[in-house]
Amino acid sequence: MLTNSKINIIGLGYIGLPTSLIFSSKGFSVHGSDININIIENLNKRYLPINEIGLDELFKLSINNGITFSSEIANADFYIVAVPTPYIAKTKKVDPSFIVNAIKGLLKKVKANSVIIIESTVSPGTIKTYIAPIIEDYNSKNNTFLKLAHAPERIIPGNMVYELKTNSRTIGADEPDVLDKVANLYAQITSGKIVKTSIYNAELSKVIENTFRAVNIAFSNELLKLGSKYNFDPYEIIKICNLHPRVKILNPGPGVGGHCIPIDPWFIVGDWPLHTQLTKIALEINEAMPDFVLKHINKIKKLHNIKDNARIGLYGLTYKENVDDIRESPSLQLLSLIENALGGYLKSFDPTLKNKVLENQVLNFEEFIDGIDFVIIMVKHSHLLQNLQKFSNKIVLDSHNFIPMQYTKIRYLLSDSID
Ligand code: SAJ
Repeated sequence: MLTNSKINIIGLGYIGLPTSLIFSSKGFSVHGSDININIIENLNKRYLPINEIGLDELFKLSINNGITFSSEIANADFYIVAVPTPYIAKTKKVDPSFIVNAIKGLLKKVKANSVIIIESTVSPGTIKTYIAPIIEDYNSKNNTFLKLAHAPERIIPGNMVYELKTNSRTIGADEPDVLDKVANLYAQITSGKIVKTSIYNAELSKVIENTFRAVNIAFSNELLKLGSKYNFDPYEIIKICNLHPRVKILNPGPGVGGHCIPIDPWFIVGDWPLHTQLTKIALEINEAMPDFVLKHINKIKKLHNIKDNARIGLYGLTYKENVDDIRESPSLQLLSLIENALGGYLKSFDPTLKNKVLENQVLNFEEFIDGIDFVIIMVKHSHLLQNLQKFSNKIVLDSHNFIPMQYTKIRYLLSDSID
């Protein structure tokens, strides 16, 4: 029986932790490892560091099913590696050091003939170049038969548990028996289709998925800027176009954040710079959006003669709505532009953040909103919907076209002219 298999997840972050809980909840014997002792201590105190619908239930179920957490590697049939893969700032190529270190760490204790599955997103060829040689070397020195596979994660923050259970999964392995084994493993946790392919194809398709999204968002951001320049309503145009059965333009906004969409597409630009012009320009369009927001802020300040920065507030610090994750957040990028341009931080507030990440951050919404005249909406948290009345005497720059005009004193959109 497959559920008799033991699984050791290495890296208990946004992907590794939900993944360990879903396997444990399905009856597998699961051990979660992380080099960060704080994470382990918290989990062992039964504190769940990630806030996702349905995750608490999975955690309780997993504890009942005997899940364990420590900084050690366990004896397992499958090792699933879910550690960060940033890019190298200068070259934009993937930085494989976290995975390489995780693999080297697990090889100190690995079970002889187990399968090592990489879930972290990597640029095409990374596993062959950086990981496979380490495994081959280990196998030849220790007379073992460790195998490698790639099962790139696909879950979206904000809806992780549902997507873990239902998303289609790409499984990459270069030997048929390993491919079948890992495909069968993932078939135990998702009702979605399991697609079997090579390691290289799995690596490439994952990066392309995020590139497609980045390019699509850049297109909508370009439409937004065109609308602002040539005086048409891009939101209306996108709405109309999306009624076409084969058109799905994403939403324009103040920038693209998170650990994936603004980063993974750079891997292919870093590796193949001469042939990825569209992707490069798309990433640059998205990266320039906080500056576009700043231009609107400056225009509105002038129009309303707002001199006191302390009366301006920024709503939303996370990289997108209803998550408490600030990685690569457009708001933080905007605030650092503002610091350079205006010489000081604005007040800020985010309903999902219970602790301060910035000095001028206000933790109480009433205090925040009462202390400002002009508010910049950077994230469309659903908290806004419960507090619409509070904006009726505010000048609002709504970067998502989210708050209906009648709830504001005066509302500006990024599609307004800045000339
Ligand atoms: N955004 C827009 N307009 C949109 C949609 C998103 O500006 O229409 C912005 C968001 O506000 C956010 C950023 O893009 O700042 C990224 O958000 P997202 O919801 O598109 O994606 P992530 O980063 O939360 O998760 C993505 C997902 N990938 C795809 O949808 C192709 C997820 O499935 C992946 O697991 C994840 O990246 C990852 O780890 O690769």
